[in-house]
Amino acid sequence: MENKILVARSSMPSMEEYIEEIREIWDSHWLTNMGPKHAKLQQELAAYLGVEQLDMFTNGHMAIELSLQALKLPKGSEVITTPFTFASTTHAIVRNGLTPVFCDINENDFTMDVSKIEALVTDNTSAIMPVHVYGNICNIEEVQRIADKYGLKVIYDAAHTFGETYKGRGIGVYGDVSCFSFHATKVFHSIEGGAVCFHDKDFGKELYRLKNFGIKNEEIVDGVGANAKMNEFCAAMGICNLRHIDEEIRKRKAVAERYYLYLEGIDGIRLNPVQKEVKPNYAYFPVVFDEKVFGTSRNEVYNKLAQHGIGARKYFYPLTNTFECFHGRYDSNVTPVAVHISKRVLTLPLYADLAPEDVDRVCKVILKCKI
Ligand code: T4K
Repeated sequence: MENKILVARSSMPSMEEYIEEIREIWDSHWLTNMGPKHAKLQQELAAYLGVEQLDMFTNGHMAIELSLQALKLPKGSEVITTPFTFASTTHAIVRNGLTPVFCDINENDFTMDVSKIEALVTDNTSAIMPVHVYGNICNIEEVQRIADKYGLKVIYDAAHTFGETYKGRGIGVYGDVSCFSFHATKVFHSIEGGAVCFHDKDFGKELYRLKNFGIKNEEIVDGVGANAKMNEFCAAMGICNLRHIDEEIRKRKAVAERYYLYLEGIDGIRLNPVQKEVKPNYAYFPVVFDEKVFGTSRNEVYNKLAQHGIGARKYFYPLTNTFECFHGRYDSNVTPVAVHISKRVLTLPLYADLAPEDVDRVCKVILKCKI
């Protein structure tokens, strides 16, 4: 049996580098609650991402969930969002007692179709929460224009966009709030982790309080917060990985380019677009299969790859507005393009150390599926 190839594989610093980084933690016995590693990573991340304000969290999900809470949107108000995303985006809205209103995506880059947002705005709308899905950047200008027109907050799920820039500026500067994931499977990771970039200092104070139980000081707890603090071992992993981030992205680019060599121009296969004015991070490699032209469906390609020990994934199928946990509360008929794409898309293995021979192996299985 050939070696297994999974959709992602965490990049690791050398063990020596990590041990060196955690030595001080051992000596100090300071393991969590915003210690020195936390402070160091926070400062380095703000510089790398080109943002002024940034706070860190246990994971990307809590970054989003607590950001929504810190924005103090009216309970029950509507947040216009996309169903073509990971569970986290929608769950964060619902867990805040807010109502997701699903906007369709555009067929080209899978981000929110901005031409459909305004029709969804009501008196009860409080925010727009788009996702820069796969690292594809939303139409930021149009989202902001609509938000300004109707007085809405903009919170970007930027989980997939670490290190990307748009028009030369770090992606975290756009909107009121941008939330990153530093999960083990991401371009940059701190084992588990996440960050929120923002502009408003008062929002930042509220967010900080919420990630630490709502504690103001030793005797005053004036917010119903959670525990979402990044610990020192995760921060140390982040510090190590940040030293290698440019190489990480360069290696990912080489993998993506090899996929392009095989798959570009094949009838019935559509690859992720190259976006203007965006510095990409090669977070994912989505491929859309048109069964009528390619001859084989996405599900059949998925099964064939699995038979060869290749774990491609159907990110993002099913759509979040069809999840069982919502008991039929939402109607995916209102997002037909998202339905269409989610039934046809497959994300192929992509990580820094994916060997060229392994890319070849993945592509040969896919090309053999073409009828
Ligand atoms: N918003 C969006 C748009 C997101 O995509 C996500 C997360 C979030 C918000 C929330 O951020 P976090 O709270 O997670 O920080 C994975 C990731 O766990 C998740 O972070 C990610 N999106 C999602 C798209 O993918 P699963 O359930 O598919 O992961 P899993 O365990 O199947 O792992 C996928 C592959 O990664 C494995 O086949 C092998 C590799 N892997 C996995 C782990 C856990 C490693 O190499 N090392 C590891 O430690 O969700």
